[in-house]
Amino acid sequence: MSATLPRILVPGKINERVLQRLPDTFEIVRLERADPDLVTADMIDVKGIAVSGRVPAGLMDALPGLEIIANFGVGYDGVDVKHAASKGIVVTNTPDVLTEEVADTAIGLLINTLRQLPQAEQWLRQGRWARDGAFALSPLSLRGRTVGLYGLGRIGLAIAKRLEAFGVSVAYHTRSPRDGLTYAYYPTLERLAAAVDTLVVIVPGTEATRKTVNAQVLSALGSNGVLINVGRGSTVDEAALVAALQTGVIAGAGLDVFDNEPYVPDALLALPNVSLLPHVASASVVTRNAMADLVVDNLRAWFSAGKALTPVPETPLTRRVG
Ligand code: NAP
Ligand code: 8YV
Repeated sequence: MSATLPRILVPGKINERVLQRLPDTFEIVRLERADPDLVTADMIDVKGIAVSGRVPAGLMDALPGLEIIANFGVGYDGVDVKHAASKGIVVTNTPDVLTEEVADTAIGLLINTLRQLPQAEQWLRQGRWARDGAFALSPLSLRGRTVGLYGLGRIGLAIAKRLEAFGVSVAYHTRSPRDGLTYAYYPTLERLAAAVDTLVVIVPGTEATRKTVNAQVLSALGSNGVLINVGRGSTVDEAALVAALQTGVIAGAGLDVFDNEPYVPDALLALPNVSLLPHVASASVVTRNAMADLVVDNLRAWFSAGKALTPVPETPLTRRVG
């Protein structure tokens, strides 16, 4: 590495461990948010970005020396990756290190949704067990369900393995079937939804997945149907979901992600048959630390060895070293 430390821009907030580790090998430049209008002339030599959130094309264009964007998260829908690729900027993400944590949370959210465990705990905490008697039996159960996974990548497969241990049937939809698995494959999302009563969304938020969980898919899922979303809010047509929950088209939903985070529609908050989490699927100290380490290690590998550890498929780039 050269005597002058490469400068890394950090727009907005990021995990504290990233900020603690970066100064070992880099100079940090902070920006209030990822807004190109906030870039000043002294940032012209910035070579990398570490980000948890958005990087629009304009911010890349405002930094002529930019080589790498290290995204905190496996999903990189906040980064304009097409623009990065067109400019030869490598984008990295944080796969694998969060897979098991997110799969654990997905199962927790599924059971909370079916068995109403958060509501049951509130019943106890509010003194209603002693005052009013036993909490009502949950209308829904995991027993006897068939779960369809929309997405069977790293996290989808980890969820499927857990579901197998729970003794429920598993099926899936992806663009191409995965080799070596016995789970039933459905070539369309609607056919998967019609074949199962529980749909778990764990696909990336892309243009191709945008609002694909729509009124038809929810109707195919049916009146005993439950939707769990741990992927991205953009994949679900939220208005269609609210309508389906209000009118009994499906029975319930468990959501960790929303279309316009951190804002959750009042109509969803008002529904009794939903379980809602504030995007916490990977949010343990141990897993977020591992994600932070991978962000920093990607930047270090890029500037020292000319190759990032986990570049996204759209930017399989190497750096000319020396
Ligand atoms: P991954 O290994 O890349 O898996 C993605 C899966 O989605 C693959 O099975 C892929 O199969 C499928 N897929 C992609 N586009 C599709 C399309 N248009 N139609 C149908 N299937 C499609 O990713 P991962 O590590 O499992 O992570 C998945 C996503 O979970 C992330 O991108 C992120 O958005 C989300 N996530 C959320 C949280 C959270 O906190 N809630 C945490 C981590 C991740 P094909 O390519 O064969 O279609
Ligand atoms: C993080 C996530 O909460 O990895 C992802 O794709 O959605 C989560 O693990 C998020 O990226 C943090 O900003």
